[in-house]
Amino acid sequence: MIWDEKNECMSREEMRDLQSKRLRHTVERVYHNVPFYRKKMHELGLEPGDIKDIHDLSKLPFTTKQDLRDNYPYGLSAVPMSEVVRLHASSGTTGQPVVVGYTRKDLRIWSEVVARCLAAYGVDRGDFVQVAYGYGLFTGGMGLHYGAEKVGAAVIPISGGNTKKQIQIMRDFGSTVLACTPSYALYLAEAMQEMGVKREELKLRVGIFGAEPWTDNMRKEIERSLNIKAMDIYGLSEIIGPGVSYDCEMQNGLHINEDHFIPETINPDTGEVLTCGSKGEIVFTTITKEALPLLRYRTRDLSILHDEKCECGRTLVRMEKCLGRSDDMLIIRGVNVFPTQIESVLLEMGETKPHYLLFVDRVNNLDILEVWVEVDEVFFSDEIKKLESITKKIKHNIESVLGIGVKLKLVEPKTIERSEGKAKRIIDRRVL
Ligand code: DLL
Repeated sequence: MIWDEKNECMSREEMRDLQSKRLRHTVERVYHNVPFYRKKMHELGLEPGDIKDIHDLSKLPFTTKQDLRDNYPYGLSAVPMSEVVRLHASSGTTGQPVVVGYTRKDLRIWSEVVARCLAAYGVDRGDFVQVAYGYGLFTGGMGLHYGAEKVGAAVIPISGGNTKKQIQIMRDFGSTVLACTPSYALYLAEAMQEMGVKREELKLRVGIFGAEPWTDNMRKEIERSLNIKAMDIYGLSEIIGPGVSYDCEMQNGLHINEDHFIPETINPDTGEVLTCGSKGEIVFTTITKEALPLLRYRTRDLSILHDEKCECGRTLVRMEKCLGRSDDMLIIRGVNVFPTQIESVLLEMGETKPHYLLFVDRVNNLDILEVWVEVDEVFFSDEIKKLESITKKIKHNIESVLGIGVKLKLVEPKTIERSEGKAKRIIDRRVL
């Protein structure tokens, strides 16, 4: 179902006109209301009048997470704080959190873009949406919550964690939709099995998964183990939260809500703008945000944009599933390694579960990557010889995908800590 046909299916020319108009307005506003942007534009010799349409976008300065941190907490706000009605924050793994304010209009737009996602997943009145993303400063819980209310579904605001209760409620309340991280979905599937809850006792139909990278193989694994359709939702706090882009029924890239967030891909090293179809870092410019408008925000997420029309009827540009961040990427002996590459190998094999942990060490100036992988229960009880052959096979498959040697350790089922939110896959112990 298409929630907002006018905005999701307009022609590319109409979209460019709308984006140009909104961009001009945004640039005016930040120039006058945000000293940080005025200064940056002055440094580049830019006046708001220099930005006439979308083709001038690349003249504008980038914004980075560091800029947000340097202006902690409210330095980049484009409205007086009395206009702000909600605050969220993204903690990240290191450093100062980033604080994101929303005006009433920002909240309305946020629920509108999430409603578009939900409609695309087939969620409607009569659905019961179990929101198992964390509520709080993290944007996942409340973002999905208001979008689900908007489409008229019944929200079950259970938040993350409390796994047994999640399953009980899912069964007793008849949840038809589950929203959580893909790693938590897998954990729930495992816990269900342990509790002896049969899939037939549940009414679950659709999963709304995001907030961390997950491969197509992971999608298949979740779809198989929970017997649902697994849909991808992407977003980041700085831009609005979940709802920046979403899968449609074609599952052929995530449609970006471009009438609110203009995407670009850039070469992360040089900042050069890339054409559609080339892999690079995704950059967003918000063009309707009131409280925290951002020009050319560097997400660190790597993906590829596609502008061909989608068979679903939407004309919104699509981004490929985001399989890694430039700051998640490990460089091991000069080779780029993404945790999702390992996830994909493990899921193709069958003897293992996609529960893994990567340890990176530096021994005698040489990087060592050790991969811990959980074996399936069925195989773990097997004889040593069989385990040895599985170890060899996994090691070989991982090495041929990564192109570097790894140390592989099989661990007993359930030894790797399960995550209720974003999974932590890397332990980098290198002292540089
Ligand atoms: O994770 C917002 C969100 C909540 C999205 C619930 C989807 C569902 P942050 O905590 O600011 O916001 O983290 C944003 O998470 O830059 C990506 O690296 C990653 N990410 C989010 N969604 C996806 C996805 C929320 N579908 C960061 N696929 C982003 C891959 C994702 N990575």
